[in-house]
Amino acid sequence: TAERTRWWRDDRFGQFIHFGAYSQLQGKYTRPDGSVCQDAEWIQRTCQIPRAEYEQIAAKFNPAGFDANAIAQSAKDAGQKYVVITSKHHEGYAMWPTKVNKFNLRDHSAFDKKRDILAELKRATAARDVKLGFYYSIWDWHDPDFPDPATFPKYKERMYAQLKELVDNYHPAVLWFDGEWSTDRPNNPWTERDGEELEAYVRGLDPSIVVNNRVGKRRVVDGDTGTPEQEIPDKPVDGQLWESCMTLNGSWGYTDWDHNWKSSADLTRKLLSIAGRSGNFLLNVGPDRNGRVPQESIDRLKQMGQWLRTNGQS
Ligand code: FUL
Repeated sequence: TAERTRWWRDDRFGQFIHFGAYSQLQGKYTRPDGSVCQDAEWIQRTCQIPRAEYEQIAAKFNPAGFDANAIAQSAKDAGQKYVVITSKHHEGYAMWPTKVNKFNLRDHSAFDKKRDILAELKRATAARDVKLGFYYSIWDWHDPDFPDPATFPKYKERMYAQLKELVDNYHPAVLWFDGEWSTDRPNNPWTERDGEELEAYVRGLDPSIVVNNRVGKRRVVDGDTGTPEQEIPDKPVDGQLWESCMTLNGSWGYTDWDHNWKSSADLTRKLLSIAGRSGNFLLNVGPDRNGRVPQESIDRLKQMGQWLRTNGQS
C-alpha cells in the first residue's frame, strides 16, 4: 500500500466527475400526470421512472459539448492532481464502448459513434500530468441478474469483464468502487468475501491501481483508502488513508435547480483542513446533458487554484 499510494498521498486534491445517462434529465422528470419529480444521479429510483422509459431517455443522450481538454485544464488550474469520473453509476449505463452489453454511450445514445469520452479524458489528463481514475458502481439497477442470488454470479462475471476492459484500455490510476451497500440485495449483501475477491482481481489486473474501501465492507483492510462522504471526519480512522468526497453544491449529478453553491473561501478552508490532517479532497463537478461543466463550478475551481498559487501551496 505504501508504495502504491505514494503519489496519492502527495497529491491531496482531486476532481470527481459525476456524469451519466441521468445527466440527460438535468435533475427533472415530468411524470405522465404532468407533476415534476426532482433528483440528480438517483432520479431513476427516486422518481420511479419505468425501465423502458429510462432507456428511451438514455437513447437521446448526446453530450456533444464534452470537452476533455477543458476539464483536464480546469483540474490543472485548480491544483487538482487527479480526476475520477463515473464510468458506470448505479443506473448501470457504461460511459465507454463496453463490449459486455449495449447499455453504453456508444451503442445506446445519440452521441457521435466515433467518440469515446474516457479515451479523450485519458489523453487530455495525461498531456497535463494529471492522473485519471474511474468510479464504478457494483450496484447495478439495469442488469436483471444483479438482485437475484441465483443469477448474481452471471452479473459478477460481466462486472469483472467490464473492469478488465477499463484497466486494459485506459490504465486508470484509481478504481473508486461504490454501491457495495446495495439495498436490492438485503438478504444476500455484498460480503467480505465478495470484496476480497474483487480486490484481489483488481490487484491481479494491475497492482499499481489505488482502490477505495467500498470495494468491500469499508473495513480498514478493504482497499487502500477510506471514503468519508460530504463530511470531514473529526477523527480519521487510525492507520487508514482517507479521502473526503464532496459536492460543490448539494448534488453529484447535474441539476438545473440546485443553486446552493459553496463559496470558494469555504472550499479552500475545507481543502486546507483536510490536507492538514493528511486526508485527500475529491471535489465533484457534474457536467450537464451537453457535457459542459457549469460555470459556477469552473469559477470556484479557478478561485481555489488562484488562492493556492498565491499562497505557495501549488
Ligand atoms: C454514493 C452514491 O449513491 C451517490 O450517488 C454518489 O455517487 C456518492 C459519491 O456515493 O454512494
